[in-house]
Amino acid sequence: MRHDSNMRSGRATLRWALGAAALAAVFSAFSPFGPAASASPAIILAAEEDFAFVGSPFDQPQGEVANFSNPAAAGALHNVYATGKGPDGRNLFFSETIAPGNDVPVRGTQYLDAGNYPFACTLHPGMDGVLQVTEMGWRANRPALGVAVQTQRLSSVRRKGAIRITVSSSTGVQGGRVTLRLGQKALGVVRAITIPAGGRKAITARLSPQGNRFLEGKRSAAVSATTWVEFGQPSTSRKVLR
Ligand SMILES: [Cu+2]
Repeated sequence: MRHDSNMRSGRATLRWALGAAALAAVFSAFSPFGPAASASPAIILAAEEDFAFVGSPFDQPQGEVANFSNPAAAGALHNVYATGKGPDGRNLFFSETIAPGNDVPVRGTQYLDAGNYPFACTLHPGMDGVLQVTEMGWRANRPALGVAVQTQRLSSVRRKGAIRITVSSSTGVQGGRVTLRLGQKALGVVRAITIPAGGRKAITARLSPQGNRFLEGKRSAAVSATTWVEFGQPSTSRKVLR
């Protein structure tokens, strides 16, 4: 009797265990990240002996800034540069070039969607790896910089040698840039634009001497203002000045 009962409960336990194992297998099969997916930022490690990265692919959740570590015993300077280009026209992510015994952030990795991103050291051909961003987490919003041309009259531009613009940012921006153009010709550039999240700022954009010359004798001019911000998408607004 007792024996039977033990048998029964033993079988029930076994059934339960098999069920749980099957469930876990199904879950892990359908899970977009493997069971070993890391919940913390990737540490991209350079080798001590060779010109290589050790442990690629390196994985991390979305929204994290990966770290690059050049061990003290390594024999050379190294860096990490994404092979792919970002919306700002530069590498999707990159680190500083560092001597052995240093660690630095790999900037730009916090903006990546889930996926595989090849990278390389620009100093050593063949020294490459892959950053694997898993479905976990949420990626950071890419910096956004908007612009609008405020000046209406060409006579005002000629008098002041400048065009008034407003810039705004939902995300906050550091070191943004606005280029004013007439067709393909650059009229002037405003650099080092910094705005807090939700901020708006009026700027008097001085035209270059050449820019002033491009507008001479014009009765109307379609002026465009294009923003650039590191890791962000450029935006453009146009206005016809008369
Ligand atoms: Cu290298």
